Amino acid sequence: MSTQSLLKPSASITKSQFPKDFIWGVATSAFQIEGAATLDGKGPSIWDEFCQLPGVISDNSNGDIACDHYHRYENDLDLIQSLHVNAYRFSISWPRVRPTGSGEWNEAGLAFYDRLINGLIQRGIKPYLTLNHWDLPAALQHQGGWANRETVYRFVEYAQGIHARFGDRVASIATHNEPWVVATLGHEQGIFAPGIKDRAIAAQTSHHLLLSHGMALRALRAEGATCQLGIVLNLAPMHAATNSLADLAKTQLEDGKLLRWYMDPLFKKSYPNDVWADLGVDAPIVHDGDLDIIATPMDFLGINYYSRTIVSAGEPWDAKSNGKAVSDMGWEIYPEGLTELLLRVHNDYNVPPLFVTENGGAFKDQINDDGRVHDVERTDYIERHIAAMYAAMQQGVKMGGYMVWSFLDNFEWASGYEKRFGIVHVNYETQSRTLKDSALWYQDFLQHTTTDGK
Ligand code: IFM
Repeated sequence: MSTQSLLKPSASITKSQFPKDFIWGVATSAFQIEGAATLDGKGPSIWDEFCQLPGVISDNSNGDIACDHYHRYENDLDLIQSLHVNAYRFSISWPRVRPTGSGEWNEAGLAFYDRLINGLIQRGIKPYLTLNHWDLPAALQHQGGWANRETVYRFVEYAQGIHARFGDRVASIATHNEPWVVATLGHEQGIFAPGIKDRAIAAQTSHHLLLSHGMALRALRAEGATCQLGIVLNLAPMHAATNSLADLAKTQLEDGKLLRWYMDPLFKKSYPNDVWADLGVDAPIVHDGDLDIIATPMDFLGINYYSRTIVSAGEPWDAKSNGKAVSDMGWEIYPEGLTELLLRVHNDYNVPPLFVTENGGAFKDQINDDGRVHDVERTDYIERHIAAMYAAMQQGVKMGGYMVWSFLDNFEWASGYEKRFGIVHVNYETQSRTLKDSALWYQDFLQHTTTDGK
């Protein structure tokens, strides 16, 4: 049986419908794939420390080895190239390049990213770099972490050091990945590193993340940055479970906490009044001038989209028990939410070109007797979301690119290695990689520029 006959019979969306310079990529992050947690001078991150706490990672795993990408990057870059993407989104491990977050830089760590970035360029793939995909140097956490305004200044130094070294070779630098996750899951709910449960600390953290973004952008622009600068947010449409006043009110507030708390300061120089009032004494300390800095214009806005959220003022609304199709994370599969979200961001804010910087699904995969992974659901998920993005473009949304999360199966934070998001399967015993059918579909989609596949 040929490769093609095992794939979905026909794609309803084709690459030829998109602009010629559209960016198509795959994405990863340092902590989730690199491993080499203590090698070549790398310092510990808050995630290295968090993983040591009992019971916080569902399979008691950690990032010590992960996908061993630190040693296998050449092979991984060949695989990325084989997909026919023109971009790869990855993050730098801050403690690998500056082990304590201040003071000495680690040349061996920087040299790894030299090899990675040069390897991408040699293969004709544009590097899309993220500075902070959550792995803050543990030494900075010991001094208060993101709740301490000093960390903002350390981040700006980090951004400057990375830009000085790699800025002329990367297509783009994103400051932060998903600041909502860092603030809310890491500092309010405590289910992610650094495991703090304090709403005031979470609110201050979110402000400092935004401030450090704006300050870093100004610093890099002052240094003449030529690459595209921006930030990546996790956003979702919020829908009320019912039309009750309680559900509607809660939906409005949750929308404020997830979307407007980040989008308003970035694009309107203000925090939303309803969320500020809800925070009461937990609202962050904001210095004069901070909001001007945060709203420094960007070249792009990255949006990570996985699902919508249905909000109930009563028991949390569960997609699966309400009969919805869900991924292995229990997240509803809802591609039309991506169209809705992109249109909303486009209509409500004066945004630069948008990128879908993450989109994909965890599903239970297995390698079949034929040596293949027939991940029909993931393929379907990706295809439908690309079509949903295209629908937004047809209605006037300016999109710059789309990136699948994730290139590889990897360490899925508090879920350890139990959830597989990759379009490439990783056998964690042998570290062998297998392109899943979704990767073959994406490869096929990217290779063929005409609707008849020729
Ligand atoms: O794995 C994460 C990624 O690190 C950030 N965005 C969501 C993904 C899936 O949970």
